[in-house]
Amino acid sequence: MRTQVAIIGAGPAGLMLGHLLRAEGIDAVIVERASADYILGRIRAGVLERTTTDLMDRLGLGARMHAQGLPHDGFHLADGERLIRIDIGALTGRQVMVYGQTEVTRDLMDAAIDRGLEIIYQAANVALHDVDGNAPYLTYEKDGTIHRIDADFLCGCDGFHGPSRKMIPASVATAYEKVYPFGWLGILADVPPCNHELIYANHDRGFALASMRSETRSRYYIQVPLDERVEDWPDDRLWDELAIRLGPEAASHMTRGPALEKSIAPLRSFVFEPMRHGRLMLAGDSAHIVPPTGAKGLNLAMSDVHYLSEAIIGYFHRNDREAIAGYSDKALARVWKSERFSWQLTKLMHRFPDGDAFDRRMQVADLDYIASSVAAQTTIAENYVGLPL
Ligand code: FAS
Ligand code: PHB
Repeated sequence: MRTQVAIIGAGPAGLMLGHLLRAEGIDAVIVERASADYILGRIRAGVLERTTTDLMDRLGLGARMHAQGLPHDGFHLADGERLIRIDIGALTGRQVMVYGQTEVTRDLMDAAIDRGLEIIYQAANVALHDVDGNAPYLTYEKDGTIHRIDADFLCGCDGFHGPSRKMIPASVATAYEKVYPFGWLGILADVPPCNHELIYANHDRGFALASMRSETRSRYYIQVPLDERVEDWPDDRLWDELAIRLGPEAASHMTRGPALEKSIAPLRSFVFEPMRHGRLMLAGDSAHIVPPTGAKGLNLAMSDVHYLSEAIIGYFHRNDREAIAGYSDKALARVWKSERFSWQLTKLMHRFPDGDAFDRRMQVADLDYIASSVAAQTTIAENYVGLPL
């Protein structure tokens, strides 16, 4: 098979990139190792920046998102009894959309056939070849046969554990990483949210987050030590802990119910430079990871593929080679700003095992300042809704 752009990975980055290219008449094929059902079974992000919802609208794929998503004008930072509302609507004139990554992925998958975006699922042993040359290709196994796809460009949208990043020689690459000494235990349940807006809580016992997927489906998280196992947390124990950490007001409105999904995600900050080598470009989690505190992971993947699709479209439609050459620097400029925000909010709202009394006073002073300063709240708000592209 031959195509113009071969994409590895049918997560949000790969799917959005494929659609953006197809919308401009550029041939693209996605090769994905898992099944569609497996991908849709992964419970991940919940908050969309305007940059992400604008891309869905630009593709004409935002109808279900606007019908079922929840536009939010604010969120809360809780510290013991204190509740600080960050009024993102008033401070930035923008909202965020609460609409799960699962639903975004579903909308993009469902539109693929009609838009001529071929997705090859359950492709095993995907391998990238000749990314340094002018004739890159990939191979994969399916139904007992080895297949080859020749392309002008290969786009690695294969997440943190995919093969694409490894194709960039260590001699030209730099990786930056911070692994946090805790993870997030998440629960998804068909119960109404305890609050109409998100609550990020810093408690003596650790961080907690009250989020949602709809007015009848809630998503909660608590910070747990890295050696915790999901089986250590039966539903009742988790609901009890959430009630303590979110505080009496939120707890009084909390509805308990059986977990539809319960899992522990590790937290890390990670950036891999460059995001392009030869005719291989990286986008999304294949190039960077943020702690989910700032709700940036999915949204960064979307801004990457916005820049990448613009560069590829320029190449094919205007023979513009500069945009391809400039993609990595352009994407990384926004990546690092999101890394900064996610790292700062993680430091502010979590209790670190090695944290001392001074560290705690710094958190209290930070929250005192945020509570009293419109400038401080504006800084948080403009990062949370998403910095301009
Ligand atoms: P993805 O990892 O979503 O997709 C990569 C795709 O590539 C997958 O479908 C995978 O199967 C495929 N792939 C991998 N190796 C392959 C191979 N060898 N061959 C072919 N295909 C291959 N972000 C938030 O904003 N908020 C959150 O609360 C949040 N929670 C998260 C929880 C977890 C457990 C994880 C892992 C991430 C979470 N994230 C969250 C971040 C997450 O939403 C990512 O940012 C988002 O999925 C990035 O999308 P992609 O870059 O497309 O990567
Ligand atoms: C979620 O709803 O899954 C969610 C929301 C906001 C975050 C992280 C996760 O910062």
